[in-house]
Amino acid sequence: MACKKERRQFLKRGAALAGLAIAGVKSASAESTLPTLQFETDIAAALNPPNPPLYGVRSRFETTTRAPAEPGKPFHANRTPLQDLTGIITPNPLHFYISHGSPVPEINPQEHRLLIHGMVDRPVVLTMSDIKRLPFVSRIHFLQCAGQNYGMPYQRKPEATKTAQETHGHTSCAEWTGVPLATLLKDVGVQKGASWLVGEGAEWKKHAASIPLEKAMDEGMVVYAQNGEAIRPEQGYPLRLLLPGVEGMRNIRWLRRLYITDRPTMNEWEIRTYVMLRMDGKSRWYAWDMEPNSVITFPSGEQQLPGPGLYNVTGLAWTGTGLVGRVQMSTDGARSWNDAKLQEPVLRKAHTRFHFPWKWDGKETVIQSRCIDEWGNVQPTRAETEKMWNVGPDYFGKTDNVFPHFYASQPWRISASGKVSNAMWE
Ligand SMILES: Nc1nc2c(c(=O)[nH]1)N[C@H]1C(S)=C(S)[C@@H](COP(=O)(O)O)O[C@H]1N2
Ligand SMILES: [Mo]
Repeated sequence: MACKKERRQFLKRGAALAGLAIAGVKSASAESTLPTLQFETDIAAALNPPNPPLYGVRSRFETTTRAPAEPGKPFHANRTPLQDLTGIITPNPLHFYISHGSPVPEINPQEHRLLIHGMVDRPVVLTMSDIKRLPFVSRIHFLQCAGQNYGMPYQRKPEATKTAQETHGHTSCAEWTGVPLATLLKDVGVQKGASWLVGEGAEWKKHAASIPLEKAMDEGMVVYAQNGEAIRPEQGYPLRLLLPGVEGMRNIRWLRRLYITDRPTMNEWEIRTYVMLRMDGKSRWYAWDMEPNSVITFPSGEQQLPGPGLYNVTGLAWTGTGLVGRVQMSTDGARSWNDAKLQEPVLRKAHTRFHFPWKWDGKETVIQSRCIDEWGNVQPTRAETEKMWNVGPDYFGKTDNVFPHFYASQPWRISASGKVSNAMWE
């Protein structure tokens, strides 16, 4: 009997909640919508449970996945489904994955070594257990490929940039655990005159990249864990370089060598692939920090709004320069901007979630967000980006130019029928 009474009370509360529901959501009778629980079956199952998997898997009703950028191409990327995530942490299986053509190496951590050499007094070869004995830190930071947001020509094709996953899925955010470079390098005795750190990976192509020593020592880490468990093979198992806020390319996966020197490597990634080369002499290379950036994840490309009414617009903002200071929203095609609300925690060089209550009147419009970092740097619109680089409207949209570090505000068009589509290149 008590059970029945409780159930009735619960339903009463449920009805009260239904009363609070936002306009447009029908409040159905809770009694008629709640499924009947099969108590007898449940008890039988509890007494005789099937073996749960020892390493957990998600519900079979959850189906979101990474999406390939260029299926079948050796240089490809799997993009994070930002529109399906909540909060600021990317689950490890959904962290984006960039391939430069090498297969993911299978590394036995017991055989893995990290060599630290070059302009140091005491070069060392460290095992994974040597590294894990050192004092470690855990920090939440985003990682982002500088080629994302339409950096590469194929990413600007309309058919490849319909969703938030396709436009901005080359960024993820995780809690990384490992040893600060400052701790590691103190032990080897960096020599006077050393000014660069070159990291190298263990895959067959031996990806490498340079970073000014001072910048690396400031916040850089060698990390072996992501969101509480070992880094996954695609993310650099068993060890990767993590340079908070710095373009993805320099965050070396499968890290096997740190070379201390007085000059950068000038390898293909630094002077060709992740570089804007212009024939008018205004080129750009050796970029570090990712700029203030953001994307609305709801409503975003390919989603469908059921009708006019109140919506909680939400999305992610981040900046390699430090903290997100403000996020602003425009719901009128970048004519006016209003502050969105930042959701705690707001962390340095981490994804920051924002919210913006918006009453859609049902008329066609364009919505977009812009990130302003703690220093006042404002994420530009596409038109402002073109002005900044003194290029015409065709430069980004219609040519084959490579343009890493493209971070223009992402406009989403809401049609009168509620259909959401990408308005960047219209
Ligand atoms: N060893 C190695 N490290 C690498 C790369 C690589 O090809 N090999 N790619 C870089 C690039 S371009 C990016 S954007 C990031 C991607 O990291 P993720 O695949 O873990 O997301 O790793 C960087 N580190
Ligand atoms: Mo990248």
